[in-house]
Amino acid sequence: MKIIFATHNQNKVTELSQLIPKKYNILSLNDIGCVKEIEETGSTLEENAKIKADYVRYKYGLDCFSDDSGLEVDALKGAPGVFSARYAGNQKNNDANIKKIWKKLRGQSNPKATFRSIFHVHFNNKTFSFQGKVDGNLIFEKRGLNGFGYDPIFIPNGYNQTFAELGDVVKNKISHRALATVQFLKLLERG
Ligand code: ITT
Repeated sequence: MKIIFATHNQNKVTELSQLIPKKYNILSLNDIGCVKEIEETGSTLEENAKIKADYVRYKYGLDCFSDDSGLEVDALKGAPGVFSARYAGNQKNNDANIKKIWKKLRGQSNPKATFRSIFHVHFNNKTFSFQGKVDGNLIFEKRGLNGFGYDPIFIPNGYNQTFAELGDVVKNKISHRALATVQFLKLLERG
């Protein structure tokens, strides 16, 4: 069964493909020939997730799902949040985004942060929304080579290593995206 994932982020596609049984074939926007960058004009993860999934549903008439996700830093009142991908500018540069977080956190003592993911789903003429989140702490050096985005500076609660050090197997058990995927999968399985 083909499942359209309304994303251009190949890292997200890779994670989902590891989380969902092989009988589901995950296709990205590029795979369906949609090269357009869908403008994310919402002010919340929920709004942007809906914008991305609705675009595919109404332009292509296909069932699909989207993920809008971000890092919410306590000491920055939830920033970068919905702006996580473009925190340091439209070029979506992970290094620049991390440096900006460090700069903003200078002089702050609270390292707490949360990764949150919202899935918006069109399935059998109904819509669904699922949330996953994981709490942790930020560090002021980059550690590890796995994952993407803010993974090298995020240590999930209960662990001593960053997501980038822990790697796919652990991340896929506890991450915001993994927790949203569990709920999405239940929907797919009940049909
Ligand atoms: P699409 O909109 O095409 O799905 P995107 O990367 O722009 O791709 P978002 O708008 O949802 O996706 O932005 C999510 C950003 O939040 C992402 O680019 C990372 O900077 C950060 N992020 C989300 N999940 C993450 C994760 O699991 N690990 C590290 N950083 C993550």
